[in-house]
Amino acid sequence: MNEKDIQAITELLATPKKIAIIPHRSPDGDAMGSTLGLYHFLLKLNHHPIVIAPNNFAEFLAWLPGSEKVLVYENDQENCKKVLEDSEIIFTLDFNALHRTGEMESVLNKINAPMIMIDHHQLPDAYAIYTYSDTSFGSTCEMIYNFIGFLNHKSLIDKTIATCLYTGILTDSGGFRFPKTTGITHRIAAEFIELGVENTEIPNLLFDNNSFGRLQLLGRALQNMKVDFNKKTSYISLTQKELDEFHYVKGDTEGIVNYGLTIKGIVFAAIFIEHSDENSIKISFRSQGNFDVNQFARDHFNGGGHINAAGGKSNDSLANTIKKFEQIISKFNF
Ligand SMILES: [Mn+2]
Repeated sequence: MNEKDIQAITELLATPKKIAIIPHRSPDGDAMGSTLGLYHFLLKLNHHPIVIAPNNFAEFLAWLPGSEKVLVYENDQENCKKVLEDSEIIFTLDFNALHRTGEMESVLNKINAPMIMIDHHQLPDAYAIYTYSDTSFGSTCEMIYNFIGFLNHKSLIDKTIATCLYTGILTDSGGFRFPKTTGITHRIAAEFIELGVENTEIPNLLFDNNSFGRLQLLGRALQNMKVDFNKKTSYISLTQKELDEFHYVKGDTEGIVNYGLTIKGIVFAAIFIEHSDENSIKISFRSQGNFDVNQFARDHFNGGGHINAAGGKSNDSLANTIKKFEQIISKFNF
């Protein structure tokens, strides 16, 4: 972020303001961690922040400090609309195109309040007055730590703020494993642990709270997995019927796509999940190395994301969507 923008934001935040903080739709650990981390930070500066999520966040994030105060646009549209219209500043975190907020997009398009984007995805749209966008970071939470530093307020980071930010760093780095994890990432994590962040408890809260249904759904997903070793590709499908059979709740399919990449020799993994209520197929892509799934998702499946992790969607049937995918990969030349 350049000096001029930092100066302007410092002035903007010099007096208490009504501030809305928005994560992307279906917020993950980084989206919730960054919005709540910034929320607790702005509270300490005597602002009046409110986090507004486009839709519900997953149950495994409901322990995050402040999550009980989060407004959910889908459940409370009139009130959220009013809060947005009253806001004097809007932070949009962990996404860089307003359509990532789903139905909230139409409201945000009409808002006059200055927007500040902090995000690590590729190709940001130009909707924000101040944009801190950098794809070299593994998480938005790590960028929020920097942002607080730009404002010269690192000393305000306490256990609560650190807990939120640690969560996003942990989830978006796959437990400090993904390529953008640096020495600096570890040093920030170390600082957070010294502030009291419960680094052994947080992974338990995030990852070790499976329901029996979720494990069974995972079992079915793994059995449904197809592997094309020639194309170094694996893919999984789940039908709405299968989700129902195992009493699917939001968040249950989180991370399943990653199993495809754990097979020796596989560099590209996908999962296709049928959601009949939304009349769409939700797709996630993961890759290892140089294969750019952000580009792949943009080119073929109405989506985007990062080089090694991206999402997409299809409004065709599950069978046709997979057929299309198979046709595309048949032309691969790894
Ligand atoms: Mn992220």
